[in-house]
Order: sequence, then structure tokens, then C-alpha cells
Amino acid sequence: MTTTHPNLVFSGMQPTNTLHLGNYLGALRNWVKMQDQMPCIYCVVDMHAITQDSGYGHAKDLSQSTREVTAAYIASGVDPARSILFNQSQVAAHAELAWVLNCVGRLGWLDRMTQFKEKSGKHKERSSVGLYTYPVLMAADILVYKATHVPVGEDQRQHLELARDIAQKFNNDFDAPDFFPLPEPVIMGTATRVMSLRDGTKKMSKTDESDYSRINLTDDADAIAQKIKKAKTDPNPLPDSEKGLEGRPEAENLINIFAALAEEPREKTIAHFAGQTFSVFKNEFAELAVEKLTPIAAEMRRLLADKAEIDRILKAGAEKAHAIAAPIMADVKKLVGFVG
Ligand code: AQP
Repeated sequence: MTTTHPNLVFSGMQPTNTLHLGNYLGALRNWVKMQDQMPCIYCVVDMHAITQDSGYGHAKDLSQSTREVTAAYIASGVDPARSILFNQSQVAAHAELAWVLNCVGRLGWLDRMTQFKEKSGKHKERSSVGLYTYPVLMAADILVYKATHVPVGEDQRQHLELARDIAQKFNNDFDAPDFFPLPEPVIMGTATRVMSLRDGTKKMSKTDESDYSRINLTDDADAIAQKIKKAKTDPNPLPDSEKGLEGRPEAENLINIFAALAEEPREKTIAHFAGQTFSVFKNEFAELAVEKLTPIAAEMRRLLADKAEIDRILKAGAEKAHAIAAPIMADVKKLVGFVG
């Protein structure tokens, strides 16, 4: 069994709905860059997507979202010829390892996960067991390939820490030091936590009921401009320093998004708009967002016209992913003591 771990990236997104600007700036755009640095595995995590909504009526939405998210990855620059791209449910090793890791992770660790508390809200008793153990499946997603680097947005940092704790405990419990690497979160850029356009204190999210809270990667130029025009602001002009953004969550969020889209340091954006009104800022912002995002939407539409090709890419990716995961899973079974 190998105990050294060559660099390998793993990351994934849930096909719960259309991807948005937060997913793009917080994670997807960084995935594309990481392809130049090390081998990458990118997954559409459809098994995670059923933790909140499943059953009759959702199956069609799930397959459509799975293809749409795949198209969003490719349209943003994930190259299936260089990176492994597939949907999670096609590689059974994710679920197999998740079970073993469910028996390694501790209830007390999961009880501390803030995302479960946010997502289950006041209805904890009615939440699925899957939603509760979601971070364990996420740990399995990463560890089943012995991935070392995980590019994600800031909101996933806690889940990554849990994955490291589970990996460490597995290595200790089964007396296999260094069997699993301790995966590193890779959180980069100025938009690691993109906030809602309607409330600068809330994360931009696929499941927010207001479509005006987010810019979807499928939005056309008019929708993007409208959403930016209606984005919540405050009555003051834009500040001339970082300090001037304190206590102004909406202004800070919009400046962060602009800087990220322009790929410039935040100080440069602040200096550029110092003392300006939001309406001047929003016009330039809308122009930039349309320029950067509409080509992705157009490419997604082109890709989605050929569903069979998307399915073929996912299947080919799943075969490659399976080839990496199978020997690791065989070693896990040996360590645990499963016969066969
Ligand atoms: N607002 C955000 N800012 C920066 N990064 C974000 N990510 C999500 N929202 C933001 C990053 O996108 C990746 C994919 O996330 P996911 O689809 O697995 O689930 P999520 O984090 O739960 O994303 P959403 O959009 O918020 O979905 P719902 O509404 O279902 O909860 C992750 O790397 C995440 O950090």
C-alpha cells in the first residue's frame, strides 16, 4: 500500500439547480486554473443532490440539472480531455467508502456542522439522514481517490476539516499511518464567499427562493443587468478605502464581485469607484458581468443541444474515476477486514 500521495485535485458541485456566480467565482473558476498545476477530478455530485429533495417528480429535474452542471463545467473551461469529469452515482466506490467512513466519523463531529443546521433550519426532525451525513459522503468523495487538494468556496472549509479528521482517524484506527492523505482546502481569489444580491449578510445560494438574489450562469444579458440594477445597496456613495466598506455588507459584496470578475485587486476597484454613486458603479458592473458571463451561457446552450455527447463524456469520465478508486477501495476493505 502506498503511503506517499502525489498531488491530485478533487472537487464537485451539487446539481440541485442552475449554478450561480458564487459557485463560479468561489470554486469553478479556480478549478479551471488548477488544471495547469496538477491532475484534476471534477464530479457532479448527484448523490448529494438527493439529500434535500428526492422522490417522484424530482428525477427528471435531477437528470436535467446533472447535464446542465456538466455543461457549466465545460463551458467555464474544465477540459474533459485533461481532467476526469463524471457524475458521482456512476462510481459506486463513493457510497461504499462513505459507509465505512460513517463508522469512523463521530456523531459529535457531525453535530457541529453549521451547514446542516442552516439547511435543516427549524425542521431538523424532518430532515433526511442523508443531509446529516452529507459531510461524510463528501469526505468519501475526496478520499476514495486519495485526493490531496480540494478547491472550494469558504463555506466548505468546515466540511474539509471534518474530512481531514476522518482521514486521520481511519489511519489511526486501522494502524495504517499515511494511508489517506489529509486533504488541503484550496480557497483562492477575492470572492471566496459571494453574498446574496438581496442581502449582503446571506450567502448567494442555488436554493434561495428569490431569483434576484443570484446571477445564474444561464442568465442572459437582460437578466444580468436587471439583477444588478435591483441589487440592494445603501444610500452612501462608494468609499475610498477598505475601511470605508466596514458595516456596509452590500457595498462590500458588490465590490468583491466586481474585483473578482475584473481579476484585479480589491484596492484597485475601490480606488476606481471612490466617491461614485451606486448607479454609476452598477452600469459598469453590469457591462463587465455581461461580458464575462454571457459567453459561458452561450456555450452551455450549445453543449446542451447534444445530450448524448454529455452523457458520453460523463460515462468515459466515470470509467477513469472507477479505475483510480477500485484499488484504493480494495485496500480499504483489506484494512477493515472484509473478506472477498
Ligand atoms: N456564495 C458562494 N460563494 C462562494 N463559493 C460558493 N460556493 C457555493 N456558494 C458559494 C461553492 O460552490 C461549490 C459548490 O457548492 P455545492 O453545489 O456543492 O453546494 P453549496 O455549497 O451548498 O452551494 P449552494 O449554491 O449554496 O447550494 P444550496 O443552495 O443547495 O446550498 C462549493 O465549493 C462551494 O464552496
